[in-house]
Parts: sequence; structure tokens; C-alpha cells
Amino acid sequence: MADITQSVSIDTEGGIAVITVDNPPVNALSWHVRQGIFDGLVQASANGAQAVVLLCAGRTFIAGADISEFGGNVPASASLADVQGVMEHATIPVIAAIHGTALGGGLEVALAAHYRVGLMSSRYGLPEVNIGLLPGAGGTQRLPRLIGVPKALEAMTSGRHMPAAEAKADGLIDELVDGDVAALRVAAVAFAERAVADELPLIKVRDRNDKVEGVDPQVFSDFRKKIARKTRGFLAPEYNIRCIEAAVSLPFDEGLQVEATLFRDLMSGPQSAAQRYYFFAERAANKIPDIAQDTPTIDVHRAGVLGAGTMGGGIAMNFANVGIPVTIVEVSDEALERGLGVVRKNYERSASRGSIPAEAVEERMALITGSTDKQDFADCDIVIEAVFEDMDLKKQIFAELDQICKPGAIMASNTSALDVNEIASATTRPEWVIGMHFFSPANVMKLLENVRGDKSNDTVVASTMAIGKQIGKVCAMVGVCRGFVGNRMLAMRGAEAERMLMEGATPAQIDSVLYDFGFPMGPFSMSDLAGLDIGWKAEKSSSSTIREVLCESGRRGQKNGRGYYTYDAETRAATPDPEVEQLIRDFAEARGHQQREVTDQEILERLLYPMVNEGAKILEEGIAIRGSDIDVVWVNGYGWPMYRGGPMHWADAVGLGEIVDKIKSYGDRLGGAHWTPSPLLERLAADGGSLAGHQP
Ligand code: 3H9
Repeated sequence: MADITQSVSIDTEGGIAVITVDNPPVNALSWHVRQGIFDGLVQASANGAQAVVLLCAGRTFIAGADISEFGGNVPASASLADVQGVMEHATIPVIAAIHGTALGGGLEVALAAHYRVGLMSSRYGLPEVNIGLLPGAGGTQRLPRLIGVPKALEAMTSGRHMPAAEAKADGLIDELVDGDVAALRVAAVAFAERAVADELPLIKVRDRNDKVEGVDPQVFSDFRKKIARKTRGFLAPEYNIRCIEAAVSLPFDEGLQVEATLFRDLMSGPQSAAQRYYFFAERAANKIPDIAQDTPTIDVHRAGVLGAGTMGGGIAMNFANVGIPVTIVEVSDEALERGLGVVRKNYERSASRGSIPAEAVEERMALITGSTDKQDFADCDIVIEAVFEDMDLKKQIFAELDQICKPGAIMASNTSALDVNEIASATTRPEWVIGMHFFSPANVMKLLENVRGDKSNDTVVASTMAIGKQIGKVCAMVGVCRGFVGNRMLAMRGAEAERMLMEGATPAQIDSVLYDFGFPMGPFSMSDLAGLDIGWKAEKSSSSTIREVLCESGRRGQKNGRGYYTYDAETRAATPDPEVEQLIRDFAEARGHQQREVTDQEILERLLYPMVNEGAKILEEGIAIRGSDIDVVWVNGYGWPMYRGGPMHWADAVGLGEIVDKIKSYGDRLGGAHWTPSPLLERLAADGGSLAGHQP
């Protein structure tokens, strides 16, 4: 085998040249990979090869362009278009042999081959949309030519990885191979020999027009409507659709030009910059600097969950979803039955929507064992407590778990705000205690804020991150403080929202500012959804907050159709309620507040700048490992629009100097600790530093 570049080599089998890419971890198309494939193809032809097989070493076929090269200085080399040109126009058959995932630019390379052979386990996708882009190497023009417009629309706007069987059925690949990479190589070389012997045509996908002719334009408008809600605010899905429209309405080369123009637009815009930043942020969050990558982790053969309420039930589902048996313990049979009933309903709803197979309902329920005896946690490798936020109760429970759990089991609390060190102090083994803060609904929400106690040992820290990944969560490790990262910052936003109601903003105005910014909903719609009476008791109510007054007047939120808004009984559509606005005005006036018009700009700044400031304090205190972890928490746990990167990335984009100035001027006017700029924020602003890139 001869090296062509540092990551590409070539060898021959009979008359077949095999070009192998080996660029760990995911064979991304770095400059030397592009140059290597290009040179390999030229060399193969020059040396009289009869056909070429393009193969990858390691865990996957090419997983796309090298995202870390975007916008950076890279040595001059063959472009992706050069590589594709020499493949597509080769006068000998070129066969792509695919294992793992052929993604983005990787699939686009494969689409320029004359034939594609893939392992049964391989998957295919154009996920550029997830980093705010579109496939910029002809994928938008070639994919619909192979799999048709409706499927291409769905694949490119979702970024979904299509399984091999589907890819074969849709005509994306030509042959399926059972076995491993060695078997793939054998099959691909055999395919190439057949192509030579049978003089198979050298198919150029660009010339195939049957699936892009005569497409009804209605397909596009219907599709836009279908995805409108899910993709609100994102530019890339719409740009992907426009490219497919071009594939239908223009000749191939003109379609390519549309693709190139729109790709450049996205690449130079703030959304893709934010989404690419976020891609690496999420992966960085998995790394904990003082914990070695090879720290042994605990294999979970059985998990335990204490509490079968909404939270406990959701947490248990996460384990059952990946085939891990769970023991769920409640105080009474009745509470247990109710909780398990909700879990079953959730699964049934998923099955009826088609998001899980029908038989999965019983399979997953069979993995969940209910009990009213904590002793049943004795054989669990991890127990997660999900009871009320009451420190005394939690301490009592952890003291009991300490007696029950086997040595080496993780004892985790799902607290959303309490001191994990204090909880751990109730046990004789605080090093085995940690926080695992799931977000509600825990079976749906992606974020897992793991909370490292002062004494949590390395195995526990590494294991909770690994377990989180295993159950499909995006994890961030944070330190102990009131509310951790997410809720601590949220409290700042909540306080200012309340304050602005007193000054004359309405719930609808505040909510719509956040909605327009890109959040799925604002704080008042959120409160209505959760229930205004959470934690409210009529006998203790003293009309001291707007929320209490609303509860006292019988408003409970969406559940009784009346909260900050009034809800339509049928559609559940919210309408601002003049009665509520009057009630707020009366409440404010009674406390001597002058009502005035508050502008949308002021609302945005007063909601978000204190959060940024709090984020800086969190970094200063070392509660978050790095600025980008805070963004991971906010994007996955609180609906911060991914195309704005998260509060730290967004603050950098706004300008830290601007934010510090505004915080000071609001501070002068309004007072309050959250309007005092954090020293770190001031320093970074003065030095031209970055919050997102900050690592204490
Ligand atoms: C594109 O192709 C544009 C084209 O249209 C052409 C335009 C001209 N680049 O996710 P993991 C790193 S855009 C650079 O933890 P997994 C990643 O940062 C691209 N680095 O593994 C991580 O590094 P580290 C379209 C990349 O097994 C390591 O690899 N393609 C890239 O859970 C492992 O990653 C995509 O968007 C990359 N393209 O999942 C695919 N990809 O260890 C993006 C990964 O230092 N990638 N890295 O933290 C993925 O979806 C997943 O990484 C994959 C593996 C499914 C491949």
C-alpha cells in the first residue's frame, strides 16, 4: 500500500485500484484527504487501473467536510468539486464502498462515483442543515435525482441519517453487503470487476433527470407549511428547499450555481457561525479537564428511580428506552400505579404516532419494575432520587440509600437547585453521590445537567457523563450553587420579567419579545403551561405577587383555561386578557409603581443581559467548566434558539463592551445585584475577550 498524502493511500487488487482514506476520527474531508483522493484517482488512471474503489479505514466512511477548516487558513489543495470532477468524468468505473456513516461532503463524494456499495449497517445523510448550511458540493442537485424530491426535501431539511436498507430501496446505493469492512472491500472489488467485465455504464448522477422532471410546485409549498413550526427562525431549511426547487427547474450546472450562491450566503452569515460553534460546544462539554478520558466507568445493568411522578417516570423511561432494566419505587401502591400508568400512556402515544414500534410499548414496560420497598434498590448500579425539593426529605432518603445501595453504586439526586454537598453529607460515602438534573419532561428533554459534588469521585463523574450519553442526553457537568447553571440564570430573567410587568409591559408583550427572538415561548406562557398554582397554597396566599393574585382569582393556567392568558377550550389558543392587564395595573399602582410604555428593545435587554452577567459570574466561580457549556445548557434545556448559539456566544456577537455599558446604565436606573457587572465580564470586555471561549 503506497501513501499518497498523510491520510490517503492506494493499492491494487488485480486491475482494481483501491484508494483508502484514513483520517481519524471520522475521515472528514480535510485538505490532505481531498488532495489524496484527487491524486489517487489521477494516478490510478495513469497506471492503467481498470476500475477504482474508494474505501475508508477506521469507524466510518467520510463523515463530511472538515468543519474545523471552515473560515480557517488551510494549505492550497484540490477542492471538493475537483475531486468530484475527476471521479465523475473518469473513463473507468469508480465505486464508493461505504461503512459507518456517509454524511454531508462524504455522501456528496459518493454521489459523484458511478456506483455505491454499502454495508447493511451503513447510514446516509446530508446533515449540513444542522450546522446552518446546505450541501455545497452538488448534493442538493444529485440527491433528488436519485431518491426523488419528496424524500430529498425531508432528508435535507431534517439532516436525518437514512439506514442502508432504505437507501437501497430508494436507489441511493446499488448494492448491500453483509459483514464487516473487510467483507465490504471484497464485495466492492468484486463489484468493480463485474463493472469492467460486463461493461456497466459509467453512470453520472448529474445526467439522471427522471425524478426531477414534472414535479408539481405544490410539493414545495406543502412541504414548507409542514415544517414551518419546527424550523421557525432557521434560514438553512428554506435555503435547502430553494436548492431542490432549482434542481427541478434548472439544468444541472445552473442548479449548481444556485447551490453555490446560497451556500456562500449561509456560510458567511451569523446563523451558521452560531450552529457550527454549537456543534463543537456540545462535543467539548463531554470533556472534563481533570478527569482522564480512560477513567473506568460503571456499567449499568439495573437502574433505580425513587419517585414515580412526572419526573421519576420520565427518568425511568430513558433507561428502558435503551434496554436497561429499571426499578422504580414509590411510597404507595396507588402512587406507583398512577405513575406507571402515565409511563404506559406516554409509550402508547409514541407508538400511535409511529415514533416507536407498537411492540416496543410492552417491551419497554416489561423493563420497568415497580415497588414500594426501597430495599429493591440493593442490586441497582445507579439510583436516582426524584422526590420533592425538600432538603430534609432528601437527606433522610440519602441516609437510607446509604444503607441499601451496594458498594460502588452511584447515588444521584435529581434536584434542580439544592446543595448536592449537603445531600451527600447525609451518607457515609459522599464520594458516590452526585446530582443528575433532568429537565421536564425527562423522557423528551435532551439536557442533563450533572452536578459534581465537592467529594464526587472520578468514577462517578465520568460514569454520569457516559450514562447520560448512553440514554441519549446532551450532558454538561456543573458545580454546586443555587439553581446550578440553567435555573440560576433563569431566575435573573424571571425577576426582570416580573419587574417590567410592574412598570407597564404586558405578559403578551414580554412573551412575544422572547418568541420573536426565537424561544418557543416566553415566561408567562410557560407559567400558564406548567400551572400557576405549582407550589401555591390558598391558605398561605397573601396577595404579595401577581402570580398569587392570579391564583386567588381562580386562574390556574392552561389547565382551567385562565392564567396570564385566556385559552380557547377547543384549540387551546391563548388570547391576552384585559382583566389580567387591569389586575396587574391595579397591583402595581397599589405599590406605588408608575406604569409607562416599555419598548421591545428594553424588554429584550433587560431579560437577557442579566442572564449574560450571571453566566459570567458562574464562570468566574468555576461552576461551569467553560463558557460554551453554559450555551449547551441553554440550547438544550431552555429553548435558546440554536441559530443564536446560546447566551455566551450571543453576548460575544452583540459585543461585551456594549453589554457592560447597558448593564451599568440599567443598574444606575434600577438597582439590584444582577445589574452589577461581573468583574470577569468587565475584564473580557476591556481585553476584547470572549465569554463563549472562556475556560476558567
Ligand atoms: C459539509 O460536509 C459541507 C459540504 O456540503 C461541503 C461543502 C463544500 N469535521 O460526534 P462525535 C469530530 S459540512 C471535523 O463525538 P460520534 C468531533 O468534533 C459537514 N470534525 O462522534 C469529535 O471530535 P473530538 C457535514 C468532526 O461517533 C469527533 O469527530 N457533516 C466532524 O458520536 C467525534 O465526533 C456533518 O455535519 C467534521 N465533519 O458521531 C457530520 N465530524 O473527539 C458531523 C465529527 O475532538 N458529524 N468531528 O470532540 C457527526 O454527525 C458525528 O460526528 C458522527 C460521529 C455521526 C460522524
